[in-house]
Amino acid sequence: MKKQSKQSMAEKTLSFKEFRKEILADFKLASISREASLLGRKEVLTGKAKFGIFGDGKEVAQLAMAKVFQNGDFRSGYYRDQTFALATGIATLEHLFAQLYADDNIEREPHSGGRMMNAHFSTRLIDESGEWKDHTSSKNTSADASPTASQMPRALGLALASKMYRESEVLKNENRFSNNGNEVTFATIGDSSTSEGHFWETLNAAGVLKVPLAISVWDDGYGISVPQKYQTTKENISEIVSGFQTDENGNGIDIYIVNGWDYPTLIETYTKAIYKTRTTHIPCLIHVKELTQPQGHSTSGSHERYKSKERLEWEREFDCNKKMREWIIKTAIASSDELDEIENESKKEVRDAARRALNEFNQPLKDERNELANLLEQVAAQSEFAKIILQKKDELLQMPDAIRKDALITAREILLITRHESISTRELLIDWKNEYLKRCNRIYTSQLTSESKYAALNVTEIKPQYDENAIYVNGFEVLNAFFDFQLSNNNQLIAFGEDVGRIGDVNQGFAGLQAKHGVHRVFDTGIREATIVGQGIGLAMRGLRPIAEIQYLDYLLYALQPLSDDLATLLYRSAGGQKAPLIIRTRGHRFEGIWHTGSPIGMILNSIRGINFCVPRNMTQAAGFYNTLLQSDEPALVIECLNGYRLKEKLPSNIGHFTVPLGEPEVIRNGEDITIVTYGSCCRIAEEAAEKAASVGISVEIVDVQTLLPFDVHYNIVESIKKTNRVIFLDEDVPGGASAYMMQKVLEEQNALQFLDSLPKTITAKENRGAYASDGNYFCKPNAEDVFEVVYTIMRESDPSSFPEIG
Ligand SMILES: Cc1ncc(C[n+]2csc(CCOP(=O)(O)OP(=O)(O)O)c2C)c(N)n1
Repeated sequence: MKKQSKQSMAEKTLSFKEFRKEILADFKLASISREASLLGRKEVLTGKAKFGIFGDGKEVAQLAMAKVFQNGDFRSGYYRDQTFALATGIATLEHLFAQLYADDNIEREPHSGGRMMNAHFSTRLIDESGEWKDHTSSKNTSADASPTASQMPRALGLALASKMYRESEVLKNENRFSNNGNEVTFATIGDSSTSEGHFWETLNAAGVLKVPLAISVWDDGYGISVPQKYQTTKENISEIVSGFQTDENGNGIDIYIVNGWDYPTLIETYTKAIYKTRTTHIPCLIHVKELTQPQGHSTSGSHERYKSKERLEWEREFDCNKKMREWIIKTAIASSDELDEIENESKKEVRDAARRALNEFNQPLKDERNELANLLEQVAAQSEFAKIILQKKDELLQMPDAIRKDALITAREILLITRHESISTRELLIDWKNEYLKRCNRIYTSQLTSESKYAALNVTEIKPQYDENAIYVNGFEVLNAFFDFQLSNNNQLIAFGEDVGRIGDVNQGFAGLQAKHGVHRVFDTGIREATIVGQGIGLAMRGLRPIAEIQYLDYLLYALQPLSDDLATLLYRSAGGQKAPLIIRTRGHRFEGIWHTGSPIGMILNSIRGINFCVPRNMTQAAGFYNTLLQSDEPALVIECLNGYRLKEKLPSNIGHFTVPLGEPEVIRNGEDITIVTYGSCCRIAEEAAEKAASVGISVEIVDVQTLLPFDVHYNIVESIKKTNRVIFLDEDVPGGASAYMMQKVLEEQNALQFLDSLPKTITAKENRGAYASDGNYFCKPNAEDVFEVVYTIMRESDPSSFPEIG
């Protein structure tokens, strides 16, 4: 274990010279950060950037936090932390401005490659090939996101990873990710965002789990314009969380209160708090009060509109940089003139950094425009519209802040104007436009899913094998055998969720596996879906392979925010710098009643682009997907069929090895007359309907799409339609849900419309939620008789004499 320092700076035996040097360096950083905020706002107001949010008024507290942030530690914070980022080296001044201008260059803007608004920080946890870097030798921050408090569920998982690395026997040798669990995760949150449920859920879970999480609440009294009075009971977050205060048995959370302008006390508080959290893994909350917002919330408004004169006056008086300055002068560490000089230097450094960042951002755009201008001159030389082409070219070159879209718009305009001309240079312009579009698409849309060699689509298919005398077992026993194999062979695998530990989940997939593999491998959680997912995200970002279980699909809604905003965007928003190969396991589709029968697939599909979405029809397919996913570096949501755990399946002999490829539908019944495209529990409904159809001479082909994201990557479904010329899209989502998605994919993307002899149909559940019990199911979800009748009606339309009306 690394030696920890419990001493505050004031207590350290520094010579006065060293002491003064350190304090003046801190003062300089505070000044630099302030200047960056002031200039940043100006850049937006003068049109050089679109939007700005800054850390002014929070500088001094963040210097204190940075002092105790060590290599290996993680931050999970929000947009106010620029001083901390500068002080830890997580960001440079040039990074701040490059991000403000939306520079897509990863070297210049490594936090998000121009994808995220300014002050959204992220360190590169994986290299260009997608391999993990060594996290113990760097200062790390998980990628920020704008939804306030969304950093909290993830923070829980990042902190839990330290606990796992410290306590789990099988992880003792894992040293790329942890130094024996000595890392602290630093969460930061604004005082108003503590109103969010995520804050409370995380706080409680951190106390239960006893994880090294240090939460700093930056309290400036407002959430944009809404004062504390409307945000926080008693207008005091530390007072109302006091019930969490650690007791004599070490249960709870240590709570500290400190003023954000009090430099020496801030340093003392952070030193003490973080030392304890690091060594004991008892979480802490540091309520940093009396902070200010010298420029207001963001560039979108002005705080004079909602703060009283007295408040504004108080904010000027208690500005943390001003207070720090006063303290330095009062304690005779430096004179007012010396501090003036530091402030002047800071101004210049910031200005120079911003100019460099702006020039570097602009240069490639200029080069691209010049390239186009040259080409336009060539087109003009051959075109009868030379005058207008040259005029458009000049307008483009003279635009003061032209960006990529301006170049593309110009190229498109010229192509339109010259559409009737057959000149060779026009072909060059078409090539340029297409290449440019491709390049811009790469810049702005790449890395939604893994592009590394571990991408799920690269996993080779291995078919399940069966011994001659293979036994039939319950579906859940297939999963149980699979999870047992993986826990025995993959030390990184951890499974958790409600009822997953002691009883091995409500359907026994993990039955007996906690007893066999230990409480650090398979464990229970509280009823807290958002932080179950957040826990999984944080663990997966630190090299573990969590399977986080959401007990029923119906409760995924509680976790949809972290799935959608955090997990689904992680690789993309960090421009390939971070990944979280988390597997979410849940169970759904038809069963019993409104909240145990859900299949809101369209809603999920449209909110988790970036996450693989598997909908296996049985537990063997589910196990195959888990095998595929565990070999990949991508996240996934897997929905098992709630009514399939007690159906008999043959147990494969290669349970831990066989894989089911993603994006490859399977034809589970061959037919000639009509294709039913479906998935999950509806596969069995389709089979029943197909049997009925066969009895009247209709041959139905059933295609199980197997994964909705990705969807049929080789366009196999259209091949079935070419044969049958008729198609039904069947599922138990609402009308217009995932059935509409499948229809768009097949008819539009696969261009299947041209092969249809009958109108395409969707069969879905009703608009309402499924009612309780078997009749509820029958009348709310598609049933085999309904499906048969639709099949029959379609066939009758083309051949009424063979298929008389049934009535
Ligand atoms: C979930 C969510 N709701 C609303 C917003 C819009 N919003 C952005 S910042 C903000 C105020 C946050 O105040 P606070 O947490 O006190 O942090 P501060 O900005 O004061 O540092 C709001 C409402 C958001 N980004 N996310």
